Amino acid sequence: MTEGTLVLAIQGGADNWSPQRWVERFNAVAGDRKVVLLPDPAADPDAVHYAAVWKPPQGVLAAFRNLRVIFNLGAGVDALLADPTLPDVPIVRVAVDDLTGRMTEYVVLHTLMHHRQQRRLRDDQARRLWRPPAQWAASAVTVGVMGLGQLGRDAAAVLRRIGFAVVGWSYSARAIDGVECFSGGDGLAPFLAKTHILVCLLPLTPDTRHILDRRLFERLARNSPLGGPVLINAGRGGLQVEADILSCLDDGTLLAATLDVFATEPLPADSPLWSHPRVTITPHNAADTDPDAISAYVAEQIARFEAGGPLRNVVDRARGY
Ligand code: NDP
Ligand code: OXD
Repeated sequence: MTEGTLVLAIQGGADNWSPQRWVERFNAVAGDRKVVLLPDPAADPDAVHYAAVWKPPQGVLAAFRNLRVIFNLGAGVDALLADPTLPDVPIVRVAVDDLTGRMTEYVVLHTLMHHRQQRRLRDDQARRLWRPPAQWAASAVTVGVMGLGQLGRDAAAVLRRIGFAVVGWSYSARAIDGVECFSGGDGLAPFLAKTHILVCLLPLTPDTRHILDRRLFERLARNSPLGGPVLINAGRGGLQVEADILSCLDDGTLLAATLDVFATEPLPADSPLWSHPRVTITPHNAADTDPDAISAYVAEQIARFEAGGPLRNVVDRARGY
């Protein structure tokens, strides 16, 4: 038996987050290492070397004094870092092509939906109206991508290839072929002033909480061929001020919004976002985590780590992502 138990702590339900499915996948890649799904009163806490988690209950990891690495089973670590008792060991987050490709699909789908006026065409179909609207070229639209990390960089590159003008914003200065890049506090205003469709792929940190507010929406470019600025947020709900999104939609500061993430999830049934005619809602499934891809990624990282190699995609706790 390989030394060092791998524990799984997964808050999930059906489909991709079914804890049982994760146990099967990890058993398939762990060789003869013991894999334990928490809570398990029979598990020996001192034998635990690795934890693979998604939104574990606060305090649960503090019991493992021989823990070496925490693997977060998603890209965003905001929920994990909110645990004040989190052991001081490296946290590895997900950064794999499978997840990146799924997010790029989502960003491209919703950017094109707004650009090609798909909601209006659906409404016309429902009323049996043949009314081809004037359609502008992709090159007339500037998509601004907030967050040029693993996900933002790929989305920006694919949007560029489709023909959109693309600008990007990040914490530190970045360079991406064909994408005009801005960074830091000083770069935000010029970035927004060029942006017609704002795609938010930022992590939720103390610096980014509520960044998507009225003040920011008012600084977006007003000369969009779409008729007004559009917001697409697939980062985290805590990035946005939902009351500001609604009031900005109602007074024309925003033309439309696609939202995958919300302050409270599931989005409460009485949220006015559900029924707003210019809001498209998806249930936090922009980029599903695939247990096959992620369990293989974790197993490969453990093998490299135990052979003395570096862990990849380690979270910077001070910066919160
Ligand atoms: P990365 O850590 O690779 O990238 C984060 C990017 O945000 C970096 O470019 C970083 O700048 C930038 N950033 C962070 N803080 C600031 C700041 N204060 N000001 C300006 N830029 C900032 O993350 P990923 O691309 O992998 O993922 C991004 C987020 O997407 C996740 O944290 C998660 O919340 C969300 N997500 C949502 C999913 C969904 O289904 N809806 C699925 C997966 C992820 P720099 O490059 O300088 O470090
Ligand atoms: C993630 C997510 O962070 O699915 O990976 O939201």
